[in-house]
Amino acid sequence: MPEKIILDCDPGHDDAVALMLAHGSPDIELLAVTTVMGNQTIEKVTRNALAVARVIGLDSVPFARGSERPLVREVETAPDIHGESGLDGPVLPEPAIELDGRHAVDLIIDTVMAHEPGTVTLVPTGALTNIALAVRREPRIVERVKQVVLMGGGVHIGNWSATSEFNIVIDPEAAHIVFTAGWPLTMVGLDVTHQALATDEVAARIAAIGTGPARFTGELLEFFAHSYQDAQGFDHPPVHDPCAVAYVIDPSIVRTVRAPLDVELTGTLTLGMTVADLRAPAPESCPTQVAMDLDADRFWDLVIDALERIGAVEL
Ligand SMILES: [Ca+2]
Repeated sequence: MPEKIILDCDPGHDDAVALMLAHGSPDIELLAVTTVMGNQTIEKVTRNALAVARVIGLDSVPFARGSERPLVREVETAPDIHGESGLDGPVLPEPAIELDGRHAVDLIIDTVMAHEPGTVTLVPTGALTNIALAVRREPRIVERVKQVVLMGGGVHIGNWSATSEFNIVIDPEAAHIVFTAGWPLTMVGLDVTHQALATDEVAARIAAIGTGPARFTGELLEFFAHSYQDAQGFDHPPVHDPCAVAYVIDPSIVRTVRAPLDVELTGTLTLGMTVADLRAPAPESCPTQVAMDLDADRFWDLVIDALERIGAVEL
């Protein structure tokens, strides 16, 4: 049985690849896509999500627009990484589907409550604002979901500050709510995603597919490569968000460690740091775990297989 997921995202180059992996993988049933401000404003990332849906021929899943600002803090976006559109590089087609009329938070709650307990996985790949609001609005989702597998944070590493990762630091209060809710949660952070590098070999494999969605992906990754070279000194860009989807498809491609996990909310130098207590083996009852290592070859095999299955799409 494919794993049922809701993808909550802020496209975003790597979010776009996560959406492709979720759509193309036979092991994922994508129930809904929701958006949250982050890489760009909510208007831009929502438009981008719909544009990617058109590129990959995804027209049977509800998309809903979500939070336009963090719970407490001001909006912070990442144009240095994702460009002014949030998805610079390829030409973006006009959306072919309408947004669901509900707010993302309501679509998340409705979708989780409409399915059998223990069957829906939440996959947030942006700030955790929508997920935190959903927990507060309908606390029964905490018991009802199967698990939360999020891209964000890092155990020994940051990218938006010395200690903190972008998705977490732009709404740390939301992350605190999500990390401490008590549901099974896997943090797929920078320790892992910095191993998911779009090398020249990966780019060549994607180019060889030769379809529209593959060309679109190639153009995304080319822009992303330049951003990461200029802004963070990477030889090849880390493609963060599909790592969370890949973990849902095949947990064996990621090494995880069970550990208590929380988010720094008051540090003067460490705001948004994800703090994993690794001093001793955590008890089985600990609901949180952190991802530490990735099998990058098998990860890219999953992404390329998904793109091949999506095939050619008429625009
Ligand atoms: Ca993202």
